[in-house]
Amino acid sequence: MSLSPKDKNVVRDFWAKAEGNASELGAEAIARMLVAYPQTKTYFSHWGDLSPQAAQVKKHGAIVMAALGKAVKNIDNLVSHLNDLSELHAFKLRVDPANFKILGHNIILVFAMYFPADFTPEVHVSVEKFLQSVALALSERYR
Ligand code: HEG
Repeated sequence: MSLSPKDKNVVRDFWAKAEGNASELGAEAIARMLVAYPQTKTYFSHWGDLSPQAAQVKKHGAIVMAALGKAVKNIDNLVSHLNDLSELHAFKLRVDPANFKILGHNIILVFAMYFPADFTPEVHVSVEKFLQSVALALSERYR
């Protein structure tokens, strides 16, 4: 499942189109995750309001998408780049890594909605591989 040089270029090119709108895309993806997979709400219960329009939900979407943007810049060394975030999610936040897949699914959905022309089957395959690679790297410290 490793990213080929072509996958990496496809991801970089797509990201260049998406990143100007990263905050909104992230907010939409996190909001959808919380609505469609309500089990994910347990990790954010300290925020109270977890509705799509909640300020903290929107803010967190921007934070996660910015982190993904940085991961695109470090696509050749995802495991070392995401080491600290992996440790945070494993030991401090105690997020079940199954949820990385769930968020990835919602991100794909939002990309497809916002970029119907650009999100071709080819782009889908490479972006999905990228998100899986990120999920794997974020799972690295769970042991
Ligand atoms: Mg995580 C915080 C990135 C999936 C739950 N997440 C964070 C932070 C980043 C981040 C950058 C801020 C870290 C800091 O403050 O130092 N998260 C991130 C990525 C991905 C991901 C890149 C996957 C692509 N996170 C994820 C999932 C869940 C989750 C699936 C739970 C369903 N994240 C979570 C929580 C926090 C963060 C509970 C702390 C939120 C807070 O209280 O501010």
